[in-house]
This record gives sequence, structure tokens and C-alpha cells, in this order.
Amino acid sequence: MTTLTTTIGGRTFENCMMNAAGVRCQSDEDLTTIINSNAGAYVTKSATPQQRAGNPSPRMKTLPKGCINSMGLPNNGLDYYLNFVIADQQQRPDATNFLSIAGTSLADNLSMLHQIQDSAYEGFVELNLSCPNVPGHPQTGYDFEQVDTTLNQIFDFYTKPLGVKLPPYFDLVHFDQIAEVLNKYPLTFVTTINSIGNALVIDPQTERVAIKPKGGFGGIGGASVKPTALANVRGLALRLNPSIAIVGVGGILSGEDVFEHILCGASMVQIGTQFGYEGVNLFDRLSKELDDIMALKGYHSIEDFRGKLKTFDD
Ligand code: RRO
Repeated sequence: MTTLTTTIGGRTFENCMMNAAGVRCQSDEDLTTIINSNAGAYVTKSATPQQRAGNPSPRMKTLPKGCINSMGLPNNGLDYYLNFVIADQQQRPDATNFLSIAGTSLADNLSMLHQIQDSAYEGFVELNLSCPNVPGHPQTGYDFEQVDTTLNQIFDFYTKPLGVKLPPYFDLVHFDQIAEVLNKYPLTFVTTINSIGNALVIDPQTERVAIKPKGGFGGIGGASVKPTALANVRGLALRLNPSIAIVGVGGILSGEDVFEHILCGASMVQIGTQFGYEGVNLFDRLSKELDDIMALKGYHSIEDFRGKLKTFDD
């Protein structure tokens, strides 16, 4: 018998797969659908202090190997999601879920975390430091000093389980630098990667960009980002304190992709683009596919192979 159970920060999840923030998780109907599925947890759409309409449409376009988006942080505001997760926690006290927040300033992030600290919520918070699509606001995750300042101020008062959602890094020196900052703090997890930001997709027929916001610049997700995602999961797994779990995101379309993320060191995986295309049936399909791979290899639990990727130096 195989099990897809996983543990992060002392909390157990029956399944190591869940949605990625932003996809099919903006309304309470969306979230209830995930609760009633085979997913091990849900994460809410990244919240700002007040609700936001986001960027003008078209703001998402399907591509042959994924998608490009510049949604611009449309969400129903922190109160909406905090009320939802607290009500859910009262109904299912043994289930841990993820509340995502993405302030567009340090002050907004601090005020939201104060509100969460003072609330009854005991679940995980995923602090999104990597939204690529708000005009005029750079991704905090690319400014290592600002990440340090942000976490320093947060851990002055915040005592509940916290993780950060990171942008993809493309240089091993940057892996070293971000890991050095993150290792200073009692983070429960890091989620990696957000979409590959500020890419440009164009239609040569019409000679026009694919989406409207920011002159067509947007974040890429889906199949084409898997190698970058695996590199970030592996690069951080090799550098972070073992007490910081890794939630892997990026390019997951099959159970084999989940297997690869776990081999690189992920304790849990999130699926964004493909979950958007397939809905909650995705979790049944991927669970079966991962289960079959594990059974074939004689693995009983994900701990049998998590982080055990081989290189030519082994
Ligand atoms: O809403 C978005 O445009 C968005 C966000 Br907050 C994010 O973190 N990642 C992304 O690809 N889109």
C-alpha cells in the first residue's frame, strides 16, 4: 500500500497535492470545491487589504505549453478570505490550509499579518513576495535586502506558521543569497516558483501582443516552466535549513512531474495552470499516476524518495 501523506511544520496532509494560489480559488465556491476534492489542502487567492478588480482584460492567454497571465491581483480582500478560513477551521479543526496574502507595500503586509496574528486563524500563511503583474510594483523576492527587512519586521510580532512564495531565480549566486536571508528566520515553508515574470507572447498574424496589461508583459506558467521550477526546488532544498519545508510549484501536468518535484526535495506540490484547465479531477488523476509510479518502484511513502535525486557525482 502506498500513501501520499506528507507533513509540514508538524501538520499532516492526507495528500501532497493542492492548488497553486490564483487559480480557481478566488471565491468561497471555488474553495469549497477544492475542500470537497482529493486535494490535500487549498490556498486562497492572494489577498490585499481591500478588494481589487485587477488588470483590464484580456489578461490571461492559453499557450501551447502553458499560459501567460497578468491578472493584477484581483481578489475579494483579506476580510473575505480570513472569514472563510476561520469558518472552515471551526468546521474541520484537524485540517490545515494556506491563506495567501500579497500586499503591494511592506506596510500592507505588516497590517494584514497583524490582523491574522490577532485572529483565531491557526493555519498557514503564504506571503506572496513574487507577484509580477502589479504595474509600478517590483517583485520583492528579487530584492534580497527588502526580503530581509520584511521578514525581520514580521517576526518581531508574528508567531503563527508562515511561508513565503518566491519568484524563480536563475543564478546559483542568487540561490545562495536568498537562502542566506531565509535561513535567518523561523519560516515553516517556502513555495517555489511563482510564474516566470515579465515574458512577452506575441501573435505574428495580428502583429500584436497576447494580453492587454503592461503592454503585453506577463508571467508564464505551465509545462514550459518545469525545468526552472525543478532547479529552484532543488537549489533551495540544498541550501535551506531542513526545518523549512519546500512546496514545489511549476509545470506539473502528470504524476511523473509530481514525482520529479519530490525527488528534488518538495514536501508538497501545488498545481496552477493545469488545475485551471482540468479542475479538481486533476487531483484524482495525478494521485493515481503518482501512486502507480511509487508502487512500481516499491516506494511506500514520499519520504522514501524525497530529496534523493541523483547526480553524476553520486
Ligand atoms: O494576480 C496576478 O496577476 C498574479 C499573482 Br498575484 C501572482 O503571484 N502570480 C501570477 O502569475 N499572477
